[in-house]
Amino acid sequence: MGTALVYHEDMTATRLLWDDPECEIECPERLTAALDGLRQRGLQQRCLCLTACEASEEELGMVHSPEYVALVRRTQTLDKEELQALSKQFDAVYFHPNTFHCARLAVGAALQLVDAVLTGAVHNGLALVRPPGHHSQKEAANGFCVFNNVAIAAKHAKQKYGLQRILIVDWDIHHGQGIQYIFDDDPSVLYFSWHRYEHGRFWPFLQESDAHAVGQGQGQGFTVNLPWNQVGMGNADYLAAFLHVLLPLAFEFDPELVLVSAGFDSAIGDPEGRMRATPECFAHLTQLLQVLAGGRICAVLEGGYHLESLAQSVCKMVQTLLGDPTPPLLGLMVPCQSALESIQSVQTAQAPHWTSLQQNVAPILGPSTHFPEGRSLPLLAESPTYEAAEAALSPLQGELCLRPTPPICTAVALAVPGAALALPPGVLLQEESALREETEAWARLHKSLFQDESLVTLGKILCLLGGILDGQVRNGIAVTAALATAATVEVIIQRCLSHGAQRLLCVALGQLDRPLDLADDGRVLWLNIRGKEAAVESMFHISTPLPQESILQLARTLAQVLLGEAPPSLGPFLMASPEEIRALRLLKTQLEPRWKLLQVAAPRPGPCSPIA
Ligand code: Q9C
Ligand code: ZN
Repeated sequence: MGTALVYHEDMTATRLLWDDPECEIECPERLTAALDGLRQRGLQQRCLCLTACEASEEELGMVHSPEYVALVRRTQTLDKEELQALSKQFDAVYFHPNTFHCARLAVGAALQLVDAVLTGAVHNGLALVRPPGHHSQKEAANGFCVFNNVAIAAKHAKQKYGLQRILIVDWDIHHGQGIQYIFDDDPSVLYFSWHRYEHGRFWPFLQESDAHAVGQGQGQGFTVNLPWNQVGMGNADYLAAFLHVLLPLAFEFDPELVLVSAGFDSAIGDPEGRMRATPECFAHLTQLLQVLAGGRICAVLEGGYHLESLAQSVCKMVQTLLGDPTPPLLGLMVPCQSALESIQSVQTAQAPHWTSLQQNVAPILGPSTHFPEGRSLPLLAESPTYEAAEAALSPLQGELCLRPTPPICTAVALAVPGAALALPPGVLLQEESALREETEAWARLHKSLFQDESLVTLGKILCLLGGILDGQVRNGIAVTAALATAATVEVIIQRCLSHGAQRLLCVALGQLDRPLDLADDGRVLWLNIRGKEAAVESMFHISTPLPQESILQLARTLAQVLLGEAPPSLGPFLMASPEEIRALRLLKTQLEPRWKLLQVAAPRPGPCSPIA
C-alpha cells in the first residue's frame, strides 16, 4: 500500500446553525463530495484507509495555549445563542456543539498520516478533514479554522521523529497566516503560501501576507509568500510559481518531509478564489512535489467550496499520490503579466536568503521584441465558470477514458545477453522480438546503416515501443551493446510520428547526434545533454552541458524512477559554476521568446513594451 487516506465520518458533524453567508460555504457536504468522488473512481479502494482518532490535549498544546483549548472545549455545552456570541469574537468562524470533537479528529487525522508516512507504512497520503486549520493561531480561531492541523503535524514530526527540515506547501487560495505566525522564527520549517491578495484588498487583509514578509530572526527566508494580485490565475501561473520559486528553494532546503495544506479553493469554479486552475493542475503540482523528501508527502485538506471542483481536484491529487500518470494540462502554458510580477517580487524578497535565486534577480530585460507579453487576464466581469471549464474538458476526458493507465509499468528490452545492469524487480523482460517483418522493412529503408546485430536491437526496441503505443506498457528501457545509432533513433521517432504522435521530447544524453533529415517542424523537441557547450540550434534543437555522473548510476536511477520510486535526494545544495550559470542564462534568453514558462520577469512597462 502506497497511499493512506485518513478520515472519520464524525467530521461531517459540525455545521453552521444560524444564518451567515460568509460561513455557510464550509459545510459537511465538502467531505462527502470528496469521498464520494474517490469512491466512484475506485481510488478510495486503492488507498490504505485509516480511521482518525482524536488528538490529545497534549498534542494540541504543541501549538495552542491551554486557555484556548479550554475555551473550545467549553463550546460542547453551549446553546445556539451562546455559540453564536462566542463565534463573533473571531473573524469568519462558527462553533457547533461538535466542533471540539471534529477539530480534535482533524488534528488526529493529520498526526496519524504523519505517523503512517514516517514509520514507512505508506509512501504518502491525504487526510480529509473538517474543520480546516491553516488560519488558526495559538489563541484564536480564524477563517473556519479551530486548531492548526498542519502546524501541529509539523511540530509532531519534529518532536517525535527528530526531523530537522520540513517543507509546508500551502496551495489553498487564502494565506495561512496561522502557520506563518507559528513558525515565523523557525528555520526548520519552510512555509510556502500563495494566496489571493489583490494588493491587500482581499481577506484577511494583512500586510504580512505580502512577499516582503520572509520570517523573523533565525527564520528569515523560511517564510515564502506569493501574493496573487488578480483573480483568474490558471495552470500556467501555478506552474510558473512552482518552477521559479518553490522548487528552487525546496531543492536548496532539501526537506525530509513535505506537508501540503491542500486547499482546493485555488481551483476553477471556487467562489472564494475565483481562479482558473483545472483539477489536472493539482496532479502536476503533486507530481512536482514527489521529487522531494523521498516522496514523503502528507496532504491535509484545507479549503475548497465548489463541491464538484473540490471532488475532482482531490481525485487528481490522490491519483498522482498513487503513482498514476499525470493527465495532460489544458491551455497555453503562458503565465500572465500579473503572475510574473508577483513571482518577481518574491524572488527579489527571497534572493538574499537563497543561493538558487541569486542568479535570477535584476534580469537584463530591455523593452525588446524578444520578450512578448504574458497572457493578459480577462476582465473581472468574465469570471470563469466551472461549467465552462467542464465543457472544455469533456473531450479531453473522453480521450483519457480511452487511454487508461497501462497494465505494465516498465518493460525492458535487453539486447545484451546477460547485461550486467542490476535491474530493479518489477520490470517485464521482453525476450523475443515479434516484429521481424517491420524491422526488416525499416532496415531496408536505411539499408546501409544497420548491421546484423543492430537489427536485432532495433527489433527489440520496436517491440517495446509497440507496447507503449498500444497502451499496454507505460514506459520502458532498452539496453543495447552499441551506442544507439542515429538511424535507430530516427526509426523510433518516425514510428511514433506515423502512429499519430503530435509532440515528442527526445533527451539525448552524451554524444548522440540528432538525425540529420529530421524535419524541424515543431513536432520533435531535441534536447542533447552533452559535453561542455550549451547551444540553441533552433527552438526545437538544444544542447546543454553534461554534469559529471556515471552513466551506469544514471541508468539504475532512471530505471527506479520509471518504476515509480522517488528519486534519491540530491544532498547538500551546490551552486553551479559561474561558467555553467552564464551558459544556462544565455540559453534561457535565447529560448524565452518561444518557451514562455522560462520567463521569470515581466517586461518593463514602457512605451516600447507590447500591451497585453
Ligand atoms: N469573500 C479556508 O479556506 N471569508 N478559510 C473571506 C472573502 C473567510 C477561508 C471572505 C474565508 C476563510 C480554510
Ligand atoms: Zn482557503
